[in-house]
Amino acid sequence: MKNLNTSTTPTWCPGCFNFQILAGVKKVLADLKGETAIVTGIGCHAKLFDYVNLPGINTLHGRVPPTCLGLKIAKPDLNVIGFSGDGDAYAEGMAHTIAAARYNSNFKYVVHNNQVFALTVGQPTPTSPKGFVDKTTPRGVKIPPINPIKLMLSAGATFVARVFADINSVEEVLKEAMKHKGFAFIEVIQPCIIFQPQTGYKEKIYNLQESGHDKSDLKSAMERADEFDYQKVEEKTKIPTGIFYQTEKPIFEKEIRKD
Ligand SMILES: Cc1ncc(C[n+]2csc(CCOP(=O)(O)OP(=O)(O)O)c2C)c(N)n1
Repeated sequence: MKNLNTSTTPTWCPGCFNFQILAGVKKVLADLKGETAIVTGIGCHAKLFDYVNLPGINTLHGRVPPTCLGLKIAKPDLNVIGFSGDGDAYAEGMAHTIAAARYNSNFKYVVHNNQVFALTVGQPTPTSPKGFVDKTTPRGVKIPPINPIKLMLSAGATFVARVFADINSVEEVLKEAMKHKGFAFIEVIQPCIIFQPQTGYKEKIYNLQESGHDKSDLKSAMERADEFDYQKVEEKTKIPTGIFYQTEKPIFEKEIRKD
């Protein structure tokens, strides 16, 4: 664990949920066998690159999935974990995120979803709630947010999960994702305490595995994904966490080596 530390002092805001994600990720990395590389996009989430002593690429905004795919094609045995923000994954990188689910390369993709472009001080992303106001959108966002879980399920992802940004949940699900043979998508609900403080979220969470959800059932996964629409929480809101769906499909870097 000590070897994973760097001398860089984190510049995340005090109390930022990114600290929890970093700690959970490090716990998984400490136990990983073999060589590992990390890839990050651009944003607050991407600072993680400076805080983990591993090789990798701090890539262009929105280009985490193709960068991970390139690494896996070159070195199929390398453990590769990519990290994006919701802006990175669903705005600049939307096409790449969908392609990643389709290709099913054996890398893991962690999206820190704070429902806002945080590093550039709070503009709306495709997961910001309808009505979200900031200086660039003073009359509020006019369209409803996308649902990334449904998006990944319909794009063909073979492992689709959501966790809240606490150390243990991140560790638990990322550990499962590392064992998965194929692309694993993990959305981390990470309220931005400055620009999008979704305070009610944690209380609305329940765990899919504890509720008897069958993760091999795509239709049921879609139904569970539908339970949370990324709008403000209400009395009846339920936010499913855990693994929505898991299956096996051919892995891209193996398929291309068959020729
Ligand atoms: C191609 C490109 N477009 C825009 C930017 C400006 N930019 C830098 S960070 C950032 C926000 C990133 O937001 P997100 O991916 O959600 O990550 P967060 O900061 O919330 O962790 C933007 C828009 C950029 N660097 N490159």
